[in-house]
Amino acid sequence: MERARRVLPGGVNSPVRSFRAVGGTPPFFVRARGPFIVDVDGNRYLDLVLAYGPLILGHLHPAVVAAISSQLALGEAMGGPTELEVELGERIRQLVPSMEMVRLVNSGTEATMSAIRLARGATGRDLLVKFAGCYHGHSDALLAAAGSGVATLALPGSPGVPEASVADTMVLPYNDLDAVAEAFARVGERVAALIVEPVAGNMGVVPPRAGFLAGLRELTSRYGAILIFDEVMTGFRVARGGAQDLFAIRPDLTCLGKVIGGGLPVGAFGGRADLMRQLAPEGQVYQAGTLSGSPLAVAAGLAALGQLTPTEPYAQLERLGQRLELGLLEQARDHGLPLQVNRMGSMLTFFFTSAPVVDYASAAASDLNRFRQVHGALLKGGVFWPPSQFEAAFLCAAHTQAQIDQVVALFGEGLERSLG
Ligand code: KE4
Repeated sequence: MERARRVLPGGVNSPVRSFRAVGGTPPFFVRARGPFIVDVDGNRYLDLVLAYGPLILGHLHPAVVAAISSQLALGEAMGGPTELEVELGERIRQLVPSMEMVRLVNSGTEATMSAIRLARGATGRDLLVKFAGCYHGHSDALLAAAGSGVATLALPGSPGVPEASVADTMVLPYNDLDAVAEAFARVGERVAALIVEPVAGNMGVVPPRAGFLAGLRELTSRYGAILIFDEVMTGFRVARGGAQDLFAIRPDLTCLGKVIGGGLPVGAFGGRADLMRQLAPEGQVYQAGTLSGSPLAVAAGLAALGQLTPTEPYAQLERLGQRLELGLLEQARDHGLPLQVNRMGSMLTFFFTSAPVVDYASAAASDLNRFRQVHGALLKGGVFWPPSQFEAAFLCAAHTQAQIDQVVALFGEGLERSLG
């Protein structure tokens, strides 16, 4: 870590990996397989981070390894169109029918940044609505903090983000449909797009309240605003058709990432053909990327998607997720501690609080110190849990019931230690 810090800010290439939120030095990993990951000292951990979502099959699934290896024999970057990219676009359209056309990119950030530019270009409007606690990558317009009043325009969420970049961004409380209706009543005709995590994962997991997503669909349609579902985390994770399938909502645009790259860098955005056709070179809205549609990454993504059926591994992951959720709740009850477990299939977060966690404010009100202590106990016991209260933990098809029970037991020990 000292050597890393001399060349990489914070010693990492993405802040969450620094363990700043939980303290201590992060393990440096060298190899992984199935549900396990191993650090430089040879310590093996059960992995519930899974690269923050991509590895729904676990590490080094044979089909993904084979696909990357065979593509490598053909070439690593072509600088021109390939049939592989078309195949991935067609596969995404088949699994997510609202994505009539698709543009592949290299990250979730690029996907959401580009979808927002397309929505603004297509509508000729500027206003963007997002929700506090939702993370859509780090493009300027999205690094916005809620303004003073609920429906005032945003403040820069980071140094380096000019006020002008967020002057058209409005940040509302998640799950608060009244706040959205009020904002649209005032400025709806000026809203280019509303972007939402249909199941939030970046304040910890926070599922949508009943009617919330349908309400967003109705309001955006009524005012002619583009509804963008950021399914970078939920896509192919909460169901093969994503959250939009689970909740039967048809967004205008969808952003994807993580699972569709099978562990390699792939993002995508897509949706209504009348919108997507406005993208360069067919239309005027510019968007580009040197390695977009990289054959290696696309081969990995196709192989990963090829392992997903309408029911599996989702039924298995639901059983494991339920077992974990109930186990954690039982341990908390046995130790007399208030606990909320928010879960959607194989993505879940525990919060040490007695109040339901329904938005960023209620998530942030949980006992972050106890989270830190329990995280440390899990890591010490050989379980790699996401090192932040505001992340989702993930299960994969390589996890077993016995391993879930082990996590539950270690969680109980962590509670004891935190009560010590
Ligand atoms: P990337 O640019 O990191 O590929 O994707 C950004 C993004 C967009 N939308 C959603 C819903 C996301 O969850 C993400 C990225 N998620 C974080 C985990 N909370 C990535 C982990 C990290 O930043 O290192």
